[in-house]
Amino acid sequence: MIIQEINIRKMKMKMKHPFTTSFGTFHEKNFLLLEAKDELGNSGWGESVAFDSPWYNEETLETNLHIIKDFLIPIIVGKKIGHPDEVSERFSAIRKNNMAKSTVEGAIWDLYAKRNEMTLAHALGGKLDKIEVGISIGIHEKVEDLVETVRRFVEEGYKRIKVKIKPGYDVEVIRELRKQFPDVPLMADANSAYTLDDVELLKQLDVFNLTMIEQPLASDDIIDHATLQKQLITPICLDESIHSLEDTRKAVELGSTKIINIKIGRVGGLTEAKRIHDYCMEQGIPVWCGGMLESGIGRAHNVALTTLPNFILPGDTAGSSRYWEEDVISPEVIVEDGYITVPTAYGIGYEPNYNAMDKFTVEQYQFKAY
Ligand code: OSB
Ligand code: MG
Repeated sequence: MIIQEINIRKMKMKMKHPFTTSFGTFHEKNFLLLEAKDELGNSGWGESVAFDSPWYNEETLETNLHIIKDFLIPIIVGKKIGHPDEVSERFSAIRKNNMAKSTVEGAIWDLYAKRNEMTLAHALGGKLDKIEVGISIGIHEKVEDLVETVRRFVEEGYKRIKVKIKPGYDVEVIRELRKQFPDVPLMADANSAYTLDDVELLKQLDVFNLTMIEQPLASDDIIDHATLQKQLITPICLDESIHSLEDTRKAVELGSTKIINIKIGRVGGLTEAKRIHDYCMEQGIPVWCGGMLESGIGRAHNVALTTLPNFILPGDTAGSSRYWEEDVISPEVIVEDGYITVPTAYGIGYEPNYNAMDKFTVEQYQFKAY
């Protein structure tokens, strides 16, 4: 296929509820959507999961826009692509900027699946027709409010609860949740808020039977995590530290992690996500799909990826209504009794809702082959 046209929309969507992590609070989501069209008029969609501010990693919406416009689009517009796996290979001359790369690569995966009349899940090799999902819950000022939020989502059927922790909001919060919900699969995500000086504190979490603790130490570390894992019963799961299959291999070989959170954007796209999945499966390391507060487009990509067989643990792909009054896809992503039914329409399987998209679009850019 030939990539004939690329359209980018800069989006602004207000979140239904603010979401707080150890590094900051999100009230709204500013992000990019990218549409790739082929010479037959087929269209595929991707989403940049980079945030406004470089808090989670070094990328932002604006750095993504710059890298996509000035470096990635020139590599693919007007060019012939046989299979989406070729895209990340062509982008490999550009270092990092994984979320920017993933935006373009994701749109081309969707386009490829549609052109070949198959679902994205099928194009990736996924077989499940429904996926089990959990939910990630931000820091609440009052623990009573957190308990009520958790209760609501447990009652909605989410298969595991993840809560954010930070220094001063950790052991006692988890103790209270465990008391209230003795049997719910529970985990904690620190978003890099601790250091090895906190080993004794982190060891106190071992009595609560957490499924895992996610990224307790520095966002670029795999050495200290190995030191920490030796002293913890609770399995460590790396998020921020993993950008590639190579990072995964090194972390697994060092014993820094027993579980991997795969985020498509963080690892540079679906091709690399699949490679990490395959390697972890060989190594007996379970994986799950992380989230970046995506709109429906990015969410649909997460749903498709999660159909691969080593996504053994429920991920963070909650339903659209958990984040947005109105999502940009139709139908929206719906969670019933903790499951999302994988759509059967071709590509990502959800249609763009242009009415909603137009409402939330603040700028548009077009690039055509000629
Ligand atoms: O660390 O997984 C994370 C949200 C923003 C930034 C980082 C993270 C998160 C989440 C929410 O945990 C996942 C989601 O619901 O999309
Ligand atoms: Mg995380």
